[in-house]
Amino acid sequence: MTQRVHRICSICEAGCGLEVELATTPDADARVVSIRANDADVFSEGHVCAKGIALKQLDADPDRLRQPLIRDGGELRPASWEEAFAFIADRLQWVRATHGPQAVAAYIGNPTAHNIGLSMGLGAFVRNMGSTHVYSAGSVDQLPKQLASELMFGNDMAIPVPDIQHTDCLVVIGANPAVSNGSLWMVPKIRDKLRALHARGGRLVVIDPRRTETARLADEHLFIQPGTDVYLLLVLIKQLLALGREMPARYQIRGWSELKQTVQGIDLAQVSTRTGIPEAQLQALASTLNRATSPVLYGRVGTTVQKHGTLVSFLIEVVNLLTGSLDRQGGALFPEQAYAAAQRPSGGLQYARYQSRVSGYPEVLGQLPVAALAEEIETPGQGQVRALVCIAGNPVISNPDSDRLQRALQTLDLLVCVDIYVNETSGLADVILPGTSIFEDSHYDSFLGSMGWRNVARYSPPVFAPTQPREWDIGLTLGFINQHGEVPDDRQLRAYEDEVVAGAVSAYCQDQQNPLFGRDVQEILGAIEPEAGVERLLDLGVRAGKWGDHFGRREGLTLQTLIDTPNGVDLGEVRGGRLAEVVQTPDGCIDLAPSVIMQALQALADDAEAPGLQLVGRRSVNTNNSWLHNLAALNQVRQVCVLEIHPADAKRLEIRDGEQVEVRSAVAAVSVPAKVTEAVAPGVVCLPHGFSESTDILPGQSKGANYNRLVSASAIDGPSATVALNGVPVEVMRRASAQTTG
Ligand SMILES: Nc1nc2c(c(=O)[nH]1)N[C@H]1C(S)=C(S)[C@@H](COP(=O)(O)OP(=O)(O)OC[C@H]3O[C@@H](n4cnc5c(=O)[nH]c(N)nc54)[C@H](O)[C@@H]3O)O[C@H]1N2
Ligand SMILES: Nc1nc2c(c(=O)[nH]1)N[C@H]1C(S)=C(S)[C@@H](COP(=O)(O)OP(=O)(O)OC[C@H]3O[C@@H](n4cnc5c(=O)[nH]c(N)nc54)[C@H](O)[C@@H]3O)O[C@H]1N2
Ligand code: SF4
Ligand SMILES: [Mo]
Repeated sequence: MTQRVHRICSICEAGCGLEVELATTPDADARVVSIRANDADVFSEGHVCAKGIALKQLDADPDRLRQPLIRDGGELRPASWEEAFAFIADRLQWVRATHGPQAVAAYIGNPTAHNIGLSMGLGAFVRNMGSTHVYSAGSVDQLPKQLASELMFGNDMAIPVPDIQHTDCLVVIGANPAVSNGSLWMVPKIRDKLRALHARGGRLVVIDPRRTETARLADEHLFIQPGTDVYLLLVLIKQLLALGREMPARYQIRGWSELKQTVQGIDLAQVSTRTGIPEAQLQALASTLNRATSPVLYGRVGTTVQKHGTLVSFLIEVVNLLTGSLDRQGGALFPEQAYAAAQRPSGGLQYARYQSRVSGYPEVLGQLPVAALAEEIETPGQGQVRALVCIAGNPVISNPDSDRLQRALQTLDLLVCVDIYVNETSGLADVILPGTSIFEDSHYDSFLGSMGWRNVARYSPPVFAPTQPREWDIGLTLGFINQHGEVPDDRQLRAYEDEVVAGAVSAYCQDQQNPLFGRDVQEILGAIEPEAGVERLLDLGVRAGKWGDHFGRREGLTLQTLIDTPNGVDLGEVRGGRLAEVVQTPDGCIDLAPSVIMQALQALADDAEAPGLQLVGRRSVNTNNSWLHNLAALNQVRQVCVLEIHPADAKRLEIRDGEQVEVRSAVAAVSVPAKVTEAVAPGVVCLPHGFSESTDILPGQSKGANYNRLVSASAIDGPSATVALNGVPVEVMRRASAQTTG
């Protein structure tokens, strides 16, 4: 006997609706019989990938932690939740008493963005931590893009996505959605959507140092040298101006003449040599954009995690403005979601309000960059990090200068990891607190939901009753411990939860832009009362949102509507004409000349060309950053952790296909098999990230060179201090010659 339920996959941004077949006999090892796509899902329309199907293995994986672990005599051993929390309370209290609250740090990893219990529960802990040491995977990912939006629109979450259904020219820069399924853009079935673009006579252009899976679907692929997109964009702006384009009058902007003057003053004579793109192709691209009805530029990891990340992200939207495509059908649109967060009271830019202690890196959106993490742990003095809570992350693999970071983490007085596995980072922890199985908690895309290819509202309740604390409760417990120095009992925890929820309701009632502004906090609290846990906040956000019932003020969505609609509520196509809502600058104008951007443009004069070979990254369908590598369903494929190198470079270096090579950077060397291929540009080598050389972490884990051992934490994008993980100068040599030379 089986039963079928619908569930959203929370692994990546495609957000696929799954149909999960369940065994009705309560056999813990075979709870899930099979997983397939939910064809009726209003958003993903039947999309699924191998990782979604492998969630069956993830749920049943005996290596997935189901109990806390505590370090005892050098080894991690199973412990009860009470013991684990008591251990944390003791140490945390000691660290705070001895070194002050600023000695406590948090690192927020990527799965947090896909998990409401984790993001809202641990959000409460982080907000009340009393320390500025907040780090996240964002500063090795999207922070430059969010900073560009904060500077330009006064709103870091104003992140436009291509109107894939209506554009006639999509330019993808430094992204590979055919594999990643989109990023800061929820776009399942991207291949079908790109084929449809082609079929209606539209054009796909890909700009990437690698002929990616997306580039193979393109009408045109331009190989670009890493880190040079800024010059390409400046040329496009100049060319569009030369073709007679001007900023459309309908945009409320400021600073355009200043920006235009600065751009016109930059000498771009060498751009073709520098980018590796012939002059004629650069000009042709500008003409294509000029001719198209609704051209749209979209950039991701290759444009953010590089040395000019903030500037590139900013200039991409300048081009989208100049072509009139921003906020217009077919162009770059701002999607909407059902859940509304309460807006922060406007208090100026969330940028550079404070600096990191050692290197003076600026705060970005309430965070410090991971570039500073190792040095903030290593460097003695007031404010030195002594305790770190790592939330669903694996910085030893995913952050720069891994060897140094690993050593630094080992010197902490307390490392707590909230993780479902022992990984390269949690393996160093004093305590690991495991989250539930993905199927034992609910799902709603509260963060990424406003970046969908279509507006929808979807919620999945837990498939199984949780067999351990939900992450919402773990977060609240850590928050209580940090604030009160002791472990809460059940009554105290629920009272603390009520406090957190009441705080959230007050924020909505004080947000002048929210329909709940001025409403009675107790009335709203009473209305969400029937829900429990994080669901109360979700019900609140949905009912306060654009399509919500505004708590009895009109017909509209509630969490219950979403529960009753497991295929999702379709809210229609993403639409244009939203700038008035989206732009949050004090005067309502789009700022085209923020001083940070103007300075970054001036600084281009000193931008030296990188010598030698440059390393860039890639992703493959069967991997997800540093995890899932141990699941048999995903790692039984051809070897993916290989270094791609162009035949001309391979010939010069006498490297044969398949041969083991050594890759050396300023900070480390790794050994990896070479793959000689024309898929990468000459001068560029490409290695996936997320792999580890460790042999004793998880049984069955596929091994490979850890890319980030090669990355120096000091190579950063100036404005955001995000590390340039792409465009790392390296030397590559045959393993045999590497051994003789050193
Ligand atoms: N060289 C290079 N490095 C990169 C990148 C790159 O392109 N090149 N990409 C960067 C990007 S974009 C990102 S987002 C970061 C990711 O960096 P991180 O977020 O630090 O690392 P992940 O590999 O995503 O690790 C996620 C961890 O969360 C755990 N986990 C998964 N689901 C859950 C859950 O529901 N609850 C809990 N508690 N734990 C869970 C997993 O076991 C895993 O250990 O890596 C960055 N690093
Ligand atoms: N299968 C799978 N899917 C994933 C993930 C995964 O690990 N596996 N990770 C998820 C996460 S956390 C994220 S953030 C997204 C990322 O999603 P994407 O950004 O679409 O993914 P990447 O494959 O990192 O694409 C980056 C591209 O930038 C190129 N590039 C590198 N340097 C430069 C440069 O200087 N200029 C230009 N123009 N291009 C450059 C690289 O060659 C690469 O093709 O994917 C998500 N989806
Ligand atoms: S593409 Fe794969 S991993 Fe991403 S949401 Fe869909 S099924 Fe999950
Ligand atoms: Mo990411």
